[in-house]
Amino acid sequence: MKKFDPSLYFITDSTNYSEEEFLYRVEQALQGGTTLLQLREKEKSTLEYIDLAKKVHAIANRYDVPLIIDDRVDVALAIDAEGVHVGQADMPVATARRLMGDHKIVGATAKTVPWAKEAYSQGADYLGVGAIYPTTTKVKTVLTSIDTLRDICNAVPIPVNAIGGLNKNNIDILVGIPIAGICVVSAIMKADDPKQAAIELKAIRLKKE
Ligand code: TZP
Ligand code: MG
Repeated sequence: MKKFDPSLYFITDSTNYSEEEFLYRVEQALQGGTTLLQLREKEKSTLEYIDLAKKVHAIANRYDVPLIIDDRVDVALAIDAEGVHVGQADMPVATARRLMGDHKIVGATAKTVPWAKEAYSQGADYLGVGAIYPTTTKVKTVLTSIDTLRDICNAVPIPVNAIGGLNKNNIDILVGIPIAGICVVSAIMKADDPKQAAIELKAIRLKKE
């Protein structure tokens, strides 16, 4: 079984890339030390989503990194991905858990302490919390304060990741907050060199030693 390590969680966005360039960038990110990978597609048909997910899964397998599918339990099950991530407007966490079974990873988005507790009680394995900063990635979200992020970390016993507008120049705001890791899209996806970007993000120590 692949190790679950959310410390550098890379979420993909294939918009504006050829499939070849996209898969190359995903592999570069894995070479740079991405520890958890999410395929996030909003425009693709089910057939296209499954086709791309299979290809991404084959690459992730070579690096022993779990693949999480955004939103779509059916796609995750179809390709035997390691997990699924559901937002508050997606399938309820408890339903995703029931369909995925106990051995798969179910992640959830939470923006408040009550919702974080609810997602945990419904069976979420980890939470994504944000947006910490404004983001250029296509997403319906609002900003989450650092205080709320800290409160969520302290309210649930599962790993909590920060997400939204994070890059190597601004993640120092997270130092001392008991997060398990960071989620990034653009900081790796759109980097001139995705491998180097992953290496640099991984090198930043967020824990107080
Ligand atoms: N959820 C909250 S912010 C966000 C998602 C999916 C997008 C994060 O993308 P980026 O490019 O790292 O700001
Ligand atoms: Mg979603």
